[in-house]
Amino acid sequence: MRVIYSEDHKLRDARTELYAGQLVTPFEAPFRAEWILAAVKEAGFADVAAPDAHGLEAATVWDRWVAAGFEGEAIANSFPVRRTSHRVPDNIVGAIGHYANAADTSITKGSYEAAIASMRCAITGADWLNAGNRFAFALCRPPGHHAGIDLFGGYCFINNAGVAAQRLIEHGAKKIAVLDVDFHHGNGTQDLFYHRGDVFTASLHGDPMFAFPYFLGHADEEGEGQGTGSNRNYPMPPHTPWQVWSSALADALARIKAFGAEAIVVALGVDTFERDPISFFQLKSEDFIRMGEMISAAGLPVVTCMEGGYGVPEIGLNVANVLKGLEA
Ligand code: 5XA
Ligand code: ZN
Repeated sequence: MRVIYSEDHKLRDARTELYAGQLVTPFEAPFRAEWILAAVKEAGFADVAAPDAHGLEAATVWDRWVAAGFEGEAIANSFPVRRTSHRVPDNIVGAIGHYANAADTSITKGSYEAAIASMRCAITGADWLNAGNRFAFALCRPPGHHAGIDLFGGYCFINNAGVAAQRLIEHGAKKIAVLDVDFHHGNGTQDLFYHRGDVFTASLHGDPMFAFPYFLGHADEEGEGQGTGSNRNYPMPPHTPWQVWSSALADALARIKAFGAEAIVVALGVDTFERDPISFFQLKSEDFIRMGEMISAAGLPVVTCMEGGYGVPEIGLNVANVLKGLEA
């Protein structure tokens, strides 16, 4: 298992998240990646490498925000909704709102650079598979699965798992699966591939009637056009335990095999853990070993991209347990 990690994740260190009507210290913070890195090393995953350099264009959002004279972090507060225009406003507040799918994610100095570093981890992980290896763990931070074609939010800016899938396709794979086991629906990933027949997307998540991202993730969203049948959602209710959750995983893996995927990109959130502060499933630490084992039993190369999981010391152990299960 190669672990890919970049110190540059620390450049994403926001002070504010709009949560429960207040500006709070963000749940998605640098300590997460540090705890996870320490735990995977402790578990014996010692092959840690930095990502290769890929793509960094000029980013202007933060500069425009500062130039507008604003002192706080850049938070969207106005959005195109039903019966509104699709023009991108010149004003930076309007422009941010145009590209936001949630107001929980402030843009700060360094966010873009950190997002690029995170994406680089995913690309390098995919390339580890392209080189003929079976497992890579891209310790992506910030996460990515809520980032759509032209949307950020849910702590995500660039869809790392989606980029990894595309990288595998561009290297010659005909069919790839993205398996999203984060507590939250991978709405961004679904958006990226919804009309494509070469990438199967499956997401196991809290029912969007009760959980973020609220507006996608229902079971009847199955893909469109060439993508018809290549998206599968498994919304599950509050307090879902491993026994139920793992049946959904088994079904998703069977469909991935039937689809003919040549590799799996796992969007790994450990916010399915019973004590995650913003989620409502009931997985226990040992369940994450079984999760890894089940995914491994599909017999395919796997690049795992880090998504969510917050605030409790077990996040590192839970990630390490998935990696152990994969390699078992
Ligand atoms: O997987 N996505 C997350 O963990 C972020 C949820 C953001 C809720 N405001
Ligand atoms: Zn999540």
